[in-house]
Amino acid sequence: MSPASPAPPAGRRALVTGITGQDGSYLAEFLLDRGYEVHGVIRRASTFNTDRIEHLYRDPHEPDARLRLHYGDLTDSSGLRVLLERVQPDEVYNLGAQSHVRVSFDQPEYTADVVALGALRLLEALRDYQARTGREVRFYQAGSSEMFGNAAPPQSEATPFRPRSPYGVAKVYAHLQTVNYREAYGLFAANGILFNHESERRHETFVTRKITRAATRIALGLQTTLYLGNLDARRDWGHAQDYVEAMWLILQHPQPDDFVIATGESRSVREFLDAAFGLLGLDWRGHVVVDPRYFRPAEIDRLEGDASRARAILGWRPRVTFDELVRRMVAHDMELARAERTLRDGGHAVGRRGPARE
Ligand code: NAP
Ligand code: G4F
Repeated sequence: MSPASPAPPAGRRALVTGITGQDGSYLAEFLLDRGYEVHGVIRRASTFNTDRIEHLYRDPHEPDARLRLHYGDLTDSSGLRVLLERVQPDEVYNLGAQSHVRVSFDQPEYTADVVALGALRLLEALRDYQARTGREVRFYQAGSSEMFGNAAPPQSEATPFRPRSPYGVAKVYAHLQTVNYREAYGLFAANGILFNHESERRHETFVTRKITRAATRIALGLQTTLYLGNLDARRDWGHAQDYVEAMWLILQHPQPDDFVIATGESRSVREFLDAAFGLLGLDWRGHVVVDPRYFRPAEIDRLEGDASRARAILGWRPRVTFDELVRRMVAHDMELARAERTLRDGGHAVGRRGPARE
């Protein structure tokens, strides 16, 4: 915990949308560790989508089970209202999203429905719930550095939003509605503006994990080529575990406010390739092929956050360095590649989900 972290509140209840995602899984761990009862919203799917939280799940019949899962969807207002009534949370973390920037160009309307209107639906449900019950519910909106677009770095809370993707535009809408509900109705509604954060649990279609999965498979002879898009883009990459702590700190602050969360260091995709392949003694130049299908209709050249306000007010700072992030992801994916190699050498058919996309 950061030096300035407040004492963990006992017996509080949190409702988390997007609990099956990268951040949702780390946030659930973090809150359970601090004594919270955690209620997660999951989507009904024909395949299992709870892999990332399987290790946290206990049979709800066990008296000390503190993680509960509920079916719900950010496109379904009535379901969200029922969930608030049922759970009666102290804190709501809205992490649910169609979170892939490239995909948002293919599905702009769906992305806006989930990301922009999803946040609005939740805020409206909260406004109504709070007005009827008189209970204060603290609301966290998962904002993104994607909202800054090509605004000049370093980007801080004072930087204007200039989004360059349907996802970024939808996140700006959710951000502004969160501010609006705070000002118009006095809700404790706060925005985190988080820069890219990655981990061993990152989906394989984001560039960092796409690279660490491919590099380790290449090292073990399971793959030869990695197809990527723009190698010059620069991102401010941190570790997701550090960033979920910031979400919690934002809701423990006495006043609702908006905070940029970032490492302050920007690296290019090339630099990530250098680091990941370098750990394996490989030169990526012999394996990476640029495929324009991964280019975006509009790109953000450089994201580099200034989180000095979060540092001064919340006492938050990232612990995991860029090198440590890459090392952890490569070490994790090397284990997966080794397991795959062993199965193949034993003559077993190995089901991968097909080549990494996007
Ligand atoms: P993620 O791994 O893609 O997880 C997204 C979560 O949202 C999943 O649990 C997903 O459920 C859920 N979801 C998708 N559509 C939904 C819907 N219609 N209704 C309810 N839930 C839905 O994303 P993440 O990296 O953990 O990011 C968490 C949040 O932070 C997102 O809002 C993202 O946009 C934002 N953010 C992320 C970063 C980053 O670098 N990771 C940076 C800034 C902001 P399924 O598992 O069923 O698909
Ligand atoms: O890993 P990415 O797809 O992440 P992106 O677009 O920055 O979005 C992530 O971070 C945002 C915060 O700023 C979040 F809000 C969002 O939800 C998501 O978590 O791409 C990073 C960079 C881009 O410039 C992209 O063009 O990598 C470049 N890139 C190059 N080749 C690629 C690829 N990205 C992907 N996904 N796949 C490629 O093959």
